Amino acid sequence: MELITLADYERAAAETMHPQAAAYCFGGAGDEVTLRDNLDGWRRLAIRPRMLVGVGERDPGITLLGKPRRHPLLIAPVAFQRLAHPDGEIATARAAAATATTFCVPTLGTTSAVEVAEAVPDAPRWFQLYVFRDRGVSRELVARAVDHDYEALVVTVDLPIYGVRVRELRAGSGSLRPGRVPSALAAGAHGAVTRDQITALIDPDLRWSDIERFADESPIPVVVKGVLTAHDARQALDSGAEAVIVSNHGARQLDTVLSGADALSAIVAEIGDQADVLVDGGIRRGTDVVKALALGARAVLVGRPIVWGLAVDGADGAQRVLEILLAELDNALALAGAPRAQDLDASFVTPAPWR
Ligand code: FNR
Ligand code: LAC
Repeated sequence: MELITLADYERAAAETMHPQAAAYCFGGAGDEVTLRDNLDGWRRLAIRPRMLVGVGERDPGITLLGKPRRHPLLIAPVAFQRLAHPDGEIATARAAAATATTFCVPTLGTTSAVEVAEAVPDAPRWFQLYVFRDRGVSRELVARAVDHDYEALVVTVDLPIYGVRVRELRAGSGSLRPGRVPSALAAGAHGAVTRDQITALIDPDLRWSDIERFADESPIPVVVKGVLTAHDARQALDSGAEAVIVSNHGARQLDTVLSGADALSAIVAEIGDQADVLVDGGIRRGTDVVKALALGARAVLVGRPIVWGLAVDGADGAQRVLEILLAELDNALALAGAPRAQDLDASFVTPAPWR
């Protein structure tokens, strides 16, 4: 069957992935209440379209961190991408380069950020930082990313410790690693492949003052990933961040927290006129992107769908997933009567609680 939607890729990926890898990639925390909210949050918004505005020429372009971009999609940082395909992060970087999509390369990759940059130099890229207890290692990782033309530093702040991921626990063994993950794992992921090893690396005592220090020292913009309240978004800016990503980590951390869709408006109201606000979690359709931009997000990140694309067909699969989403976005912009993505505003959406 031809794969036409991201949901088609999800089903196809579920059939091909190792059950433990699928449990890790697909699952959320706790009872997965927030995992469902991440999808429903976008669905519970209705689009208020405008007619006869002339949509023959359309432009999904936006400006992010002061730079014009062809479209508002980014690839979210997703750890251990070789769980999905032997080419892992390199395949994702190829898909990023082919579609002008910025790839947030993860600290806990199965390929190091340096190798990704060397293998696919034309992939637009940001580096996602987990701050380790050993600050020396973290500084070294940042320095290497800066040396290899990473354009921003995405500091993830919502994983001081690992969430309770029930699917993963049921899948067994405490290890994220089915046999497919090659030994190169250590190159990118610092040898960490289990929950306990990840927990041992990451500093649970990270504070806003640490963000301030990274922002002071970093020659590239700092983006704080994982805030859900206006208070924390303000803290992020006060600590020197240039943008925030409204995110609940794909519902993998604290179950029953707000979805990105539900948290976004308050954060845009607080800092939207001073900094770029991005959002992720449950973006599966072009209409979801339109709604996020209408609520004031500058751009959106996509996590699991990239994994599905990788699992189904490596770089080509990840590229196709992005192309589907971009085609849907183009269609939604036309039919919503917002031919330029930049023109979307809150008047294009209304709550749809009846859904
Ligand atoms: C993630 N996410 C994540 N975030 C991060 O900052 N660093 C990381 O290493 C990871 N690792 C990771 C692995 C897997 C398998 C998933 C599914 C997610 C969270 C990710 O960046 C993003 O916030 C969510 O995935 C977005 O939600 P969707 O698009 O997956 O619904
Ligand atoms: C995860 C981590 C590693 O969500 O970010 O699995």
